[in-house]
Amino acid sequence: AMSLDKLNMCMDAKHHKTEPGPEGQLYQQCSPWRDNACCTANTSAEAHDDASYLYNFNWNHCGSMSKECKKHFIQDTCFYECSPHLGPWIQPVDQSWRKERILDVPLCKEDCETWWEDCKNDFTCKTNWHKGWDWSSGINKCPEGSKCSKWTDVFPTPKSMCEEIWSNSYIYTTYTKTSGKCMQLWFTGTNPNKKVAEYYLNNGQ
Ligand code: FOL
Repeated sequence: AMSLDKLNMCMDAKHHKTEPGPEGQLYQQCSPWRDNACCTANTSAEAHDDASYLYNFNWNHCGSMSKECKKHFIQDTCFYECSPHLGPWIQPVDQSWRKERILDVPLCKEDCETWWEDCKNDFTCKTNWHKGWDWSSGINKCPEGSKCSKWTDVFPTPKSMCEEIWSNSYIYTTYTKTSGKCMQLWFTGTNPNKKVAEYYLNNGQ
């Protein structure tokens, strides 16, 4: 059925369920979404694997990504695949691999900053990780003409990383986790993001 409930819906994308619901057994870092999720148990497990079947995405495109950094990409994958409260930011998109995307989700300051801090000794060759890779081997490699640079040279600030890496899926905010005005990648217990989605639905952007 067409979703009219912007506070409880799944985007029409590659691996999302058509409707959110309980999953019971979501894997490790995705487990906070178990009571109500847009991801299946299988997707939640794949979210933890390198070059998983989800997108064949290679985190280690400039040498091994550190485990401290990778845990944030796993959490981002859980958030992206599992969140049922992204309705206010779901937009139609004309892409081969999805019909809808998220745009300008207001991310809590701490989540963006700890992500960048934990990655700042890593390396990458691209600011936008959605486009322009060399896929000839089946997984993404740095395209010809690009070079691996220090994370902080590619992303000078947490804001630049959070906003650019997934084509503006996120906007950086100075709101903290307790504000009720930003979305949290990391939480335990009841999903705090439902109230945030409600706030933005009632107050516009
Ligand atoms: N996390 C968040 N927060 N937002 C997202 O949109 C998101 N998307 C992915 C993973 N985590 C996310 C999916 N990542 C390609 C690359 C990355 C990817 C999905 C697909 C890819 O195939 N890129 C091709 C272009 C494909 C096309 O646009 O048609 C390339 O040129 O590299």
